[in-house]
Amino acid sequence: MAPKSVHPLLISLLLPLCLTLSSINPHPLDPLTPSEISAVTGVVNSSLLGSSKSLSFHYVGLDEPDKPALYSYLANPSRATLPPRRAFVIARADQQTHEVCVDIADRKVVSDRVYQGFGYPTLTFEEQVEASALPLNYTPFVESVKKRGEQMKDVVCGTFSVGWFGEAEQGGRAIKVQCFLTGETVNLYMRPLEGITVVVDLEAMAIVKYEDRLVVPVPKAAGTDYRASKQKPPFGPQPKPVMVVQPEGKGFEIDGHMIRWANWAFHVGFDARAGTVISLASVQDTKRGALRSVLYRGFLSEVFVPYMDPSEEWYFKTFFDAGEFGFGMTASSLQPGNDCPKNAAFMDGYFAGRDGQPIELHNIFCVFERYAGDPSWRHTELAVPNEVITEARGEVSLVVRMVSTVGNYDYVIDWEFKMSGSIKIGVSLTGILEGKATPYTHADQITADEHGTLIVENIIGVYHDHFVTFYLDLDVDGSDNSFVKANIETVKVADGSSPRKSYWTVVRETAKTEADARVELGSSPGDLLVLNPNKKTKVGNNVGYRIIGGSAASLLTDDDWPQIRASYSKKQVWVTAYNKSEKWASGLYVDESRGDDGLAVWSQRNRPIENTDIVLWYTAGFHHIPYQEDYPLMPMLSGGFELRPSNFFESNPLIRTKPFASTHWPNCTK
Ligand SMILES: *[C@@H]1O[C@H](CO)[C@@H](O)[C@H](O)[C@H]1NC(C)=O
Ligand SMILES: *[C@@H]1O[C@H](CO)[C@@H](O)[C@H](O)[C@H]1NC(C)=O
Ligand SMILES: [Cu+2]
Repeated sequence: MAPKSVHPLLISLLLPLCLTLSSINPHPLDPLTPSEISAVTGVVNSSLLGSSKSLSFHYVGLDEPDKPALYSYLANPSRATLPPRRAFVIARADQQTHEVCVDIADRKVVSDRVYQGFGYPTLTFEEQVEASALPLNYTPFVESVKKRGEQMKDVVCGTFSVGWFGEAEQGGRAIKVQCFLTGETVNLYMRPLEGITVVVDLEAMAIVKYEDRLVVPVPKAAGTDYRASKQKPPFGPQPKPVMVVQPEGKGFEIDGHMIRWANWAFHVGFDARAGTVISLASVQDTKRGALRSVLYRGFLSEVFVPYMDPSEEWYFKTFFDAGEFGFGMTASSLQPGNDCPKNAAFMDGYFAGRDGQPIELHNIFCVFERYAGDPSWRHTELAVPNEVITEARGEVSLVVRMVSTVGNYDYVIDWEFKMSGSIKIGVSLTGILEGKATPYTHADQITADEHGTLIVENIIGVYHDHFVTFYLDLDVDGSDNSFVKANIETVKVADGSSPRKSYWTVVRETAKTEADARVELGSSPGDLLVLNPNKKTKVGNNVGYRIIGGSAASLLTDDDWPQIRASYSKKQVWVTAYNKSEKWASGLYVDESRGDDGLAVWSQRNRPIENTDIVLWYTAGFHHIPYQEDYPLMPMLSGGFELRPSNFFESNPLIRTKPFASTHWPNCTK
């Protein structure tokens, strides 16, 4: 029997209904879809900016709903409580920076403001590509290449933000271009054309300054290539294939942008500047039955990378990889098997190109259950007569991974959710060092400070830092939280009441205002906690999470220009009062910024932070002294930190977890 055809009238009746339902369906925190991006940039184009010839989009993203509005929607999801869906746009038109807020459903500009302060928005890909191409047709540069005996066909150029070095006048939008050689290799960063710096005016898209200061031999190509196809025997160590098998399938569920796994539920968003945005992370409490809120919103806020060579070609290399280059825009497509395990699921991201059209970033998130055969807890008990008790549980966690490739470097950012209630944020560095060409071929020839390590003949790996700062709006069992330092202090036993002469104890200190919550890690021992002062466990401890890290802080002097721009990098931990617009540690406009906006400036207001909505900021910092193994491409260097429940649960939440079924040992007789 043929299926009954649907009456045309019925279709027209059904259609509006479906549209209404699907318009509620996206989660209010979902990133803008490609069609929303087009709609938003279209609205901006046809509004007051439309008359401009030079309209370019530098940022288009979700203007997330106000927190109270979102919470009341989530408590009672309906059309009536759905907060308005808005986009925040930063566009340049007629050499002015506009901040535009657009209502997506109404297709209307809600507000438009011209930004008058210092600093410029994130650079677009397109303008960097155009600027990089300029030297190739610039006669003095062509002469410089000829003078070095090299061929133009091998030259590729890259862009470097100019920074700010105390100039009183506001400089125009500019970028520096430096060039490299490929030839027999694709590893251009190991073959710099040292000594040449080109300055490009980005508004005029023209070279405004050219300098060929010194000629240094171009390092050789041999040994720099990292492609498998270019390697010759003897080959490196080769493991047998390893695979994670999930006989019952994946244990997680992706519903739009919501992910549920084991005892966790959270939302994964994408932002052109931040990359991964984790929201509404909540953990199930087996004893209480309910999902309890942990992290309202968390994302990478900035990556500050100052190099330590003060010479003409290097002093300005003090990058802000999120604010200047866009950590989301630079996300790489991931491959199962090498970037992520084969059991991973993948998700895409979208951002607006300079012309406002959506650009797809394919497979930039991978989500997978990590299992490495480790125990999550174990114990062997020998003290019980006539019994040997051994109990162990396997550790499985859920990872959301993104890799951002900002020029030479690759940053692997993992958000790992553990059944114990911990969230581990992994920050790993790989990719290629920025090499400085040098005449030296042996460390014995070097007599002065060359600001780096000779990693191969004619290449210095220059000293530098990576300060990766995270925004962590913890809402531990609710929004009103406090920041507590559990300081460990030595106590002397002076009265002879014990054979001991000393012990340590814990002295707790609740931060009253923002000034009390600027912490340099390692300056004194103890734990740092975000507590809910209004919620207690049964035995009366305040529920909380603590942050476990260990991380470098900036060593530049306070009066150094890059340090003024990244003044927050002197302390690894800050706590601020929640303010929706305070998201970017180095300020909203970072290119050529002057440090007049950002985390340290907000903290100077010294707002009260006790028993209120607070944001924790954590910087995972690395001092990077290069070593020879970092050449020609560095093995992954991993760091990060953990947000760990601390009196949050009544007891170890994994005790009632069943062990994996015992294994049949193929080669054992017993
Ligand atoms: C803006 O609109 C005009 C006219 O419709 C169009 O020609 C132009 O390409 C648009 N520009 C952008 C940046 O979208
Ligand atoms: C929120 O932060 C912005 C940027 O720092 C500031 O201009 C504004 O006054 C703040 N709002 C409140 C209510 O503190
Ligand atoms: Cu490094």
